Amino acid sequence: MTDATPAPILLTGFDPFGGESINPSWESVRALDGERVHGHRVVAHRLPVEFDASRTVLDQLIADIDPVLVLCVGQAGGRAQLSIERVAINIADARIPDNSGACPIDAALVDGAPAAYFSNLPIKALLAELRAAGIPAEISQTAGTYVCNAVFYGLMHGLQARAGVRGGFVHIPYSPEQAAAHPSAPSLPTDIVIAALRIILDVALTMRDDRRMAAGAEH
Ligand code: PCA
Repeated sequence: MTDATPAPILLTGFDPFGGESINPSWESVRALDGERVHGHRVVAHRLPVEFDASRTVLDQLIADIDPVLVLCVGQAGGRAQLSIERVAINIADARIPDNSGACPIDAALVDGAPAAYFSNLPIKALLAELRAAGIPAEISQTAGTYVCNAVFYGLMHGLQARAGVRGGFVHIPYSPEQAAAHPSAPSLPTDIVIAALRIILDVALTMRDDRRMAAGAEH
């Protein structure tokens, strides 16, 4: 029997955190809710900025929705470009408490699990297509050790049991409204982030093999 309805795309953003009143990851993600990309419906959800609850919610969403692609988006205030994350690591080390007050230090996210997982998105192809569209982007070699890394790690850990499902993470800079309160901090307008997310979903669904191009870093 074949299922004629294409599986959905799960797209997540986060609650505000760190004293901000908005999180541009959710402001951009929610704009795509209900859109179709190559026939796949986008389902947008907002995750709590909590080490434990974020991963529980994400796992439940994946079980409920059974998506073909999962893209999680978070804010990285201070970064100057859209960052396509390469790798999630099995550690939580919180510089600031999460929104539940949890402040883990050097704690494994999943006991006994691998030290790291790579994104299984075609990250270089994403980078090339974003740049070709005039959107500043980079490959990031670390998603940090806070809740975004925890969600990214939880995602890739969960996808080990779901062959063929693609997943990855992108960090976005402050929105201009936020940057106005952080003098000299770089920012990226939300409409550009929304355009970038459309490109990422398109390429992630269609590009089977990644491109070969250098996008590493010396530090
Ligand atoms: N950014 C934080 C958590 C939530 C978010 O949007 C991070 O980079 O870990």
